Amino acid sequence: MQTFAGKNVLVVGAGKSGLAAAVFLRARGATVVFSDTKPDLDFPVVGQHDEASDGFDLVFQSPGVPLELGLFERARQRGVPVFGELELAAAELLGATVGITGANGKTTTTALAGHIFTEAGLATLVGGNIGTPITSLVDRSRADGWNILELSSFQLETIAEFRAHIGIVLNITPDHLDRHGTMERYIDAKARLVETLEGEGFAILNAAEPNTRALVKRTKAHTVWFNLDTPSSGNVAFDGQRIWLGQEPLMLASSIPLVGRHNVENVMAAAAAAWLAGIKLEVIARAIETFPGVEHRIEFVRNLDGVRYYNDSKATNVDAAEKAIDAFPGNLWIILGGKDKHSDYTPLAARLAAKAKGILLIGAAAPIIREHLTAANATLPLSDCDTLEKAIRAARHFAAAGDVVLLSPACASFDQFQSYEHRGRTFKQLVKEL
Ligand code: UMA
Repeated sequence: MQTFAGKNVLVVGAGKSGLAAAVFLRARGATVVFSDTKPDLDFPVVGQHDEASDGFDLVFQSPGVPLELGLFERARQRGVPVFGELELAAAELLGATVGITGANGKTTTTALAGHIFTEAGLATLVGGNIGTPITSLVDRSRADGWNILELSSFQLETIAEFRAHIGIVLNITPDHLDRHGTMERYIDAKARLVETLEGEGFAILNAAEPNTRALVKRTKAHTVWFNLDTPSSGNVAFDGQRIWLGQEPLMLASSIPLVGRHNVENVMAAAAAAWLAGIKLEVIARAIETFPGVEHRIEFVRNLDGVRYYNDSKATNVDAAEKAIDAFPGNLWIILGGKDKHSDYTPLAARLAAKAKGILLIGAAAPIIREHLTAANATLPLSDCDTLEKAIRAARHFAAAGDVVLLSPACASFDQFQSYEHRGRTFKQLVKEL
């Protein structure tokens, strides 16, 4: 087992993940130096030139910092380990771990699985990409407990010793290609979750999605399939009305308190993990029915004069926005735009043509989205609003009773906001002030 006492560690990225790593490392006797590109932090940092990692015994990589930086490469060449939060926590994290990844749905599935395990009376910790660094869970972890971890491709990319007991891969559609470069490398990063499972572990895979289906070849764990599309194929199935766990009916989809077909899929995956953990079906079903949902994910905000407003700020890619559009029957005023991630927006065109009364474009990506959507369908009702505030005012002016105003931007937030949470909170605030 890796010991950290007396080690000199460079922590690259002084955000949530890096700060928690520093607390973890210092508590174990290591000396920490931060490296960050932000000039205005209130503690000393070193830069990120190639030689910055020279002389350190261990280098910590925050998930948002690209692995391609020369300082990581130089460390590896010297045989110095480069750890992310998962690898740092791996040896000391007690209990059984459910790792959850996917391009979309992983936060909802993680929060829901955490809720089911907690309701079942199990000692449960929830963390990872959802917002609580894994290193900060270690001291509270219990040998008889469960760690429910949301894992991003950035966190999985570097794992070596970390092992989940149950790994869920929900879907792998294009995201973060600005960072991973190719779809193949993005899939490789996500695949680490199931590649590292032991033979007695379980891979919960989406049988309805080709990229996740193919992962069966990359794991030695038992595979448990869920399948939303083909009734009665898959260990967790959906017959159009009911979800089934094996031969037993779990619940009616109509009692799930979340909108959209994609959420039936998330429920199936979380229920599968709970089922493997030995939780009784009636306990699983009852917990799902009382799940309060997750902020910024098709979150209902307000009904004003018969117009319903929804905050889906977490839709930071095209696939997530597609799922949000699919969750509503029509009459949509949708707010799209933000920071572009080299995405292709044309898959939205047909859905928008069928369901949108207005498409309100904001942020830096607006011209690119306009170009892609117009090329696919020249008659879409596009309108340039520049800011979120102007888009909300336009929606308020034009929407009629029965319509839905939906912020589901299909882009990152960093052009006009600090984070998707900041964007979502701003949306809610502005809508409440109407
Ligand atoms: N920084 C550098 N150099 C760089 C890039 C960033 O120094 O090249 C610095 C920034 O100036 C900043 C710090 O790194 O000070 C930020 O680090 P970070 O981007 O890793 O963010 P953290 O605050 O540490 O949060 C990270 C995850 N962020 C990312 O993966 C981008 C959080 O996921 C996660 O909750 C947290 O660790 C705990 O595990 C957020 C996220 O956006 C929610 N995830 C992406 C997503 O869901 O799409 C993957």
